[in-house]
Amino acid sequence: MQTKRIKEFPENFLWGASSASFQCEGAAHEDGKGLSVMDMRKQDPSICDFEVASDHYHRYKEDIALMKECGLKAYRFSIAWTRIFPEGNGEVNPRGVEFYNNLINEIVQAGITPIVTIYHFDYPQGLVDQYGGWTDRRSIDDYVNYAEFLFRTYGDRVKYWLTINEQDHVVHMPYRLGMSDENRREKERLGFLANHHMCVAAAKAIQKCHELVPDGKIGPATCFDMLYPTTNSPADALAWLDAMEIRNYYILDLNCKGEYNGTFRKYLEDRDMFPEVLDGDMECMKANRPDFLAFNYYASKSISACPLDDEHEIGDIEFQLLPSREAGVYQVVKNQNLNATLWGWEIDDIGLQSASRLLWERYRLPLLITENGFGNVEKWPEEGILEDDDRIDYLTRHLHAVKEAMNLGAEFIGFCCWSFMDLISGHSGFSKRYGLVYVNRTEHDLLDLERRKKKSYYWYKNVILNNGKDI
Ligand code: BGP
Repeated sequence: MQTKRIKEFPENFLWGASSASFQCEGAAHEDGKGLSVMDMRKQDPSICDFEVASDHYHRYKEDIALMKECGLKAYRFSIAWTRIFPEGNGEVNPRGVEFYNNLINEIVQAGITPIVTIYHFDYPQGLVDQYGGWTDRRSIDDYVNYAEFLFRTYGDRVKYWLTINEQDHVVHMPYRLGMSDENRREKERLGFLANHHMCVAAAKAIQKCHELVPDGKIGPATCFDMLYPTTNSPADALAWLDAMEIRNYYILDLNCKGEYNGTFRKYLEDRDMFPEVLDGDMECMKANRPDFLAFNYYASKSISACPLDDEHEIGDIEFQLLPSREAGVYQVVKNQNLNATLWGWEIDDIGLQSASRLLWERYRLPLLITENGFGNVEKWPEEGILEDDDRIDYLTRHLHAVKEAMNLGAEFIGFCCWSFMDLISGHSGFSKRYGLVYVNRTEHDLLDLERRKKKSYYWYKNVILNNGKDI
């Protein structure tokens, strides 16, 4: 709604930027690092592998200096589990431990608050080989041991922790669980079993963090696409409600309330996919509520009803990376009201206001945006700097949406744009850039990997300096 006055960003607002280890570090086989499921991923040959990425592993000092100059208050990054425990469990790798000690020291000395993701997609291949990874209950203890090691080692300097990045995208993408992409319908069942283990593991890690890190705060980093009913037909509204429960809230309800919501439970039961729940699992989740709720927001999606027909039975799912159509449940359709990125992600800043308000009202936890950004194909010009006005426009609108949500009562800890520097996209290689800082390489030619400030870098610096007054 339109309001008379709009609140300003609070003085302690964490203006930040984000990255993930496998997407920016490179050094994929250096200093004792073990293999992760991301290293094992068979990429389309037209897309680069994760071998060098943005070479942050070797250039982190230069990168942190750029962050300092930009005025960042927070840097959200992930620790590569396989640098610490190359096999996922067992022997610690001292060189990996040292790398993150150095990185964290550099960040703290620059006056920047570190926000650490414990696990961001790069699950140890060693655990997949030992017992099948997240689909086996042993995965819970191995995650908790790893998290405990991080709290004990870095908890003196790191006070903000994120348990698992975008768990929904692990659940629904078999390769992120270390499995092939074949027979995805069966993999959904395993995905929901893995989901249960991840929720128990996250709850146990929250407990450990509270025990071991003085003043530590910890929460999940979820993905949240705002969803809309495509029309005002009651059937579309119902499909939308179902999609919200089984795609957007199902993990957060487990994380924050320790419960399987009714719609999700029935969805799983009807498909014989309800996971084994042991005594104490739900109690553990209930007893260990997160301190805040972090979420990644890029786009919204439009949802229509998808009735059962003669060709489809309950459980027939179609996927475009993620589930996109399931007869008897919902289907994603194009939203005619929105523009989209080159990859079809529908740009919707109002959706961020709605998402923030829904999350705040449902869970009453302070919010932290851990990812928001604009992916584009970009080439550094012959003269001058790269003028990424589309990115500036995207971020300005989305920050304004945060302000509007705050105005209506939602509490925010901060906002981290994705990403500080160009890095490898989840599925589109180096050609899809998100950074405020350009990294001079192409998909297959490493060039000199020089860091160059885009126009958005200067824009963000000014936003931070003015504490978002002009947003
Ligand atoms: C999120 C992931 C990030 C990042 C981002 C952009 O899902 O947490 O790791 O990749 O999306 O996505 P993409 O790189 O596919 O454009």
